[in-house]
Amino acid sequence: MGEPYYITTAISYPNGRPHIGHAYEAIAADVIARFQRLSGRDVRFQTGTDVHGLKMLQKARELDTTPRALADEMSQYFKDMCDRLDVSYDRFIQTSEDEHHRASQAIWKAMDANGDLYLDRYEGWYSVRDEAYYAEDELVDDGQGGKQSPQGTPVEWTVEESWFFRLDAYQDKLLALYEEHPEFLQPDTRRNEIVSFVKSGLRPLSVSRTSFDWGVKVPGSDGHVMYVWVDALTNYLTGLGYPDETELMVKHWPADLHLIGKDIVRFHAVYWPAFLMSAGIAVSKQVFGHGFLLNKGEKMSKSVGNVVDPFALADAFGVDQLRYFLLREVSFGQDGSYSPQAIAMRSNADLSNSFGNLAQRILSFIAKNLDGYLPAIRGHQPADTALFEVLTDALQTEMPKAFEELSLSQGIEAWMRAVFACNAYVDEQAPWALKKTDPERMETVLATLYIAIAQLSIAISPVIPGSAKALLDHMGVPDDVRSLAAMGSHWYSPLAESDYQVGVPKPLFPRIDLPAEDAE
Ligand code: ME8
Repeated sequence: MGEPYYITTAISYPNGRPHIGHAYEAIAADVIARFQRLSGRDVRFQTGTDVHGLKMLQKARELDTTPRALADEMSQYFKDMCDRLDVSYDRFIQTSEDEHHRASQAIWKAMDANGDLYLDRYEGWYSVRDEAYYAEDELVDDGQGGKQSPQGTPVEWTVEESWFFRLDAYQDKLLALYEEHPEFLQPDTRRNEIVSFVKSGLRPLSVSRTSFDWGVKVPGSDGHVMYVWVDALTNYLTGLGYPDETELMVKHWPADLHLIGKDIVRFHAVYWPAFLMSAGIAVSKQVFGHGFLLNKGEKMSKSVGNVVDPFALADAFGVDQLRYFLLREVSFGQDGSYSPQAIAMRSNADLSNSFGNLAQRILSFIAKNLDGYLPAIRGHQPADTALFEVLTDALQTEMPKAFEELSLSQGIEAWMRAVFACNAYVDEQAPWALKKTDPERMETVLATLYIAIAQLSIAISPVIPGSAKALLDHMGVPDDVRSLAAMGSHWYSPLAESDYQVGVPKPLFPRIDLPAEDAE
């Protein structure tokens, strides 16, 4: 097994059904996890739901149910969404699990033992929608003579007895972390925001609540439940078996990547490393704050109600078409917009017309003209070598480098360049014409293209796993060569000496024709 790699998504509030923003994050994390597996890493991938806090409690009251029943019912939709979208998580956590309560109490005790917790009285602003405390000077005008949070959510004045965490004691250590490990928080723009926030001064953080009891109990302090973010962040440890020194803890902690949205960077890049430092646990290696997905340019949220159901999108366009669109179209880290037209255009152009069509016409030609038997390559010509050079550069150098740096759309662009090179090679070599003039050369051209299509499929498999697998299965490519390592310079035609017969494939990416009402 290769080097360990631990990746997590945020855990979502299941106070409603998942929306496309949740799907986006799960898919992006899955693409990274699958890419790391393809590179030979020993990957652990965790996702789940964050069920405590006032937001869940209030939603349950509104629906006349209990927060636990709401959490159980809605968490299932999040899990089903991951399954529907081919998200290959190893662990789906729900923070109501006993193990999670135990882990949260353990980290609390460790912070307490380090002298970082004290009891006092909280008087200040709280946003239930953000589950966040805000200082007076952070609030902005709500346009109606009142105040709201910088995220535009309502705030309420809160007064109660509370435990506090000495966040202020970690100001210098946090600044040193950002300075010494610029990779800890990415993209750079988010790091700059956080550095100036921390430089402006940190205050002790209220970390328990007494006005409700839906949460993890504070050990030894009756009537207190933990502030939801304390237990929520701890989920990343729970999933590895913390506080026990399990094999998973030893292998996978510190986490390699917490993939989260830009609205919750402060919690992950300020509170979380401070909690870990306080508890004497190694700090995670990287937090990446991706952008928001906007519905034709408008921010969506469960509370606002303009949510688009990811199940419906997958049904309408296909899982891989949706995955490909989201990763190719949105420059990772920045906000992105989607619309039915944009999904259809991207999928038709790249998947149907360029890649799908290449695979379709070459494999059909092999099936019809060579009985599906794959010929050996006999003598490379410069055009063949040139094509392999392009493929090697794009698929074995540029694409992995871009994916490693989380420049996901750039990685896919490199892949597209390789697809274009293959199509140009087909046009130049014209195997259809060679059939009459030089059948031996035709066989070499087809064998070259077979290898190229297999390599293209392997390289893009993290993005479109279902279609890539179907194509590789159809081509009879053995499992043990489906990796980046196996794609090295000695990759010979895996079928040259076998009696596997390639059949005429079914089109993998049928063109998407939008119904009139969506076409605008
Ligand atoms: O924040 N586009 O949960 P959540 C892209 N429970 N990403 C989006 C998005 C959008 N339109 N809307 C939300 C929470 N997200 C906490 C996390 S982690 C210890 C606790 C992202 O359900 C959001 O940025 O509000 C976050 O990363 C994730 O979806 C869950 O959001």
